[in-house]
Amino acid sequence: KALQLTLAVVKPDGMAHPLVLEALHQKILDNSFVIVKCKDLAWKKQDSEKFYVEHAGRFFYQRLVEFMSSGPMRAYVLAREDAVSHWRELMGPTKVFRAIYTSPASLRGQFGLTDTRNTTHGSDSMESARREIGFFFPEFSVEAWMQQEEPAFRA
Ligand code: DAT
Ligand code: MG
Repeated sequence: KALQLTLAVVKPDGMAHPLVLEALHQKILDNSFVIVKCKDLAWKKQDSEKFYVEHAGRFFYQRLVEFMSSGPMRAYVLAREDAVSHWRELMGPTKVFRAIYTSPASLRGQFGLTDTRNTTHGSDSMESARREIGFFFPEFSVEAWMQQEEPAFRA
């Protein structure tokens, strides 16, 4: 399987819970992810609206954009073989009731509060990862990293 980058984000509810970052870092270590980039940030409402434009018009959209701009977040670029789907697995399914029943050890299964306040974000495809990494880390080039760092990462 190929080396990939993905975007992982701790949402405002996750930042407010004392155990979410600890559990997330343990999963990063246990699953041999490499943290390529990490930063804390906070969104204005317009940032939320832009990032989640694919959900504009859904019944939860207003709730989602208000929530995502309600407090600090922490964003990571993570590297690993098959990083995109592996991170999604560790995070668990979107809906908390499903997470609790199907993936109780996942971040959402352990710490999710509601379908909106579900602790973390993870890119859902390599294409989304590229777009989302650019959104959070505009100075970072996935292409350049793959060319320059990937051989060293493998060595
Ligand atoms: P994911 O975050 O698992 O990729 P998504 O892309 O479908 O899920 O939705 C983005 C976010 O929107 C999700 O993390 C929380 C919110 N959301 C999605 N479906 C929802 C629902 N049915 N009710 C409330 N919030 C929802
Ligand atoms: Mg999504």
